[in-house]
Amino acid sequence: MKITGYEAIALKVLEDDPLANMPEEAGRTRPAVALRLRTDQGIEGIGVTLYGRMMKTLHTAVDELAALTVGEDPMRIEAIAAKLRNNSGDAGPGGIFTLALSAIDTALWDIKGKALNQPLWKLLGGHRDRVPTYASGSLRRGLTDKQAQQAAETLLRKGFKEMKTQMGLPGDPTPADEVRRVKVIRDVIGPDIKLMCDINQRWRPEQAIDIGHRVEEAGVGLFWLEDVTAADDYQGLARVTAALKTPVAGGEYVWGIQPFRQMIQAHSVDIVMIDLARVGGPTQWMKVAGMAEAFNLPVVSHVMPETLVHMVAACPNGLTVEYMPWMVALYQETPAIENGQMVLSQKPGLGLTFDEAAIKKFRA
Ligand code: SMN
Ligand code: MG
Repeated sequence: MKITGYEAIALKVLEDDPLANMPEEAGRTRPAVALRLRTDQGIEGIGVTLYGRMMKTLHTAVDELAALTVGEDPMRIEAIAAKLRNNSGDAGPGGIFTLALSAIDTALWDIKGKALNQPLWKLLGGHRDRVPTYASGSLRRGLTDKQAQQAAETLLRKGFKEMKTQMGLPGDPTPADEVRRVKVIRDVIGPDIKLMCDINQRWRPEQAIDIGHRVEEAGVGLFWLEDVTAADDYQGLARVTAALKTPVAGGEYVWGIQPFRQMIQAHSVDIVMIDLARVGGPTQWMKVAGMAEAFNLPVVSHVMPETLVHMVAACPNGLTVEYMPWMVALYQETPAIENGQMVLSQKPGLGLTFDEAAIKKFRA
């Protein structure tokens, strides 16, 4: 089989909050690039990449790299990745190169799955056919306590058993303000729902240790604290991880596979979070998952649940899928959630089909 053509489409996807219906700003959009890779056997693979603030640049990068795949055998994913790396020279390995590589790698796995008539999660290991998932993106730091409580109640009504909120509140919050936010959410969801909390790198290590201890003393019971300080401060993170009983999660902000070695070796995190676009696609995602497994660490996904559910289900150390439904509007159908778990599809490849009307509507 050979790749014969491609189409890279710049998108601005409407930013809403389908989970709790608390959008921050009506009409705001998120940039993304969708890719189709075509083959001489009529199989088409699709991939989507994110973080396109430099939208024209990302679109061009996907386009340029996709052009290099034409004529190649799509089943030889590592050979194609090597060709793309060689041809991009010093424009990689991080940044736009990795984001663009991710779309191509995803589309190649979609082709492989379709050619072999197997869903991606089975090709990658097939450990489980359903995986826990948590609601993300609704309990944001910009909401008032009351709004956050209402949103949490909506998520409960929708059957979620796990959900993520945020600290590092806007303005000049005291440690007591930060603790209050997670406490008021815990009060409405009860003791048995898993509650995660993302700081998005907004604290210094000492602040993270102080507030983390206060949250522990208040009995909030967080399932994890995420990105408590600068993502590449491996030693600072390690101090926080050693000081707190609460597990510390991190990894979504680093590029490629190599930084994960540093993070894991430095004991920076208890839970390894792997972003599909920044790591460079499913091939690289699974390598990090294997690295984490060897260190007895669980892995979790970051955004794009419709794609990452395959990877989390495939590996034995997959803990939970972040259900952040930013891009689900691009597809005709995405995996169902039953009893707080995402159900894996039996369709080949990603099991996803673009909704042509949505692609047209969101074209940038
Ligand atoms: C997050 C960061 C950037 C984009 C989307 C989501 C957040 C998360 O850190 O973990 O959900
Ligand atoms: Mg995060």
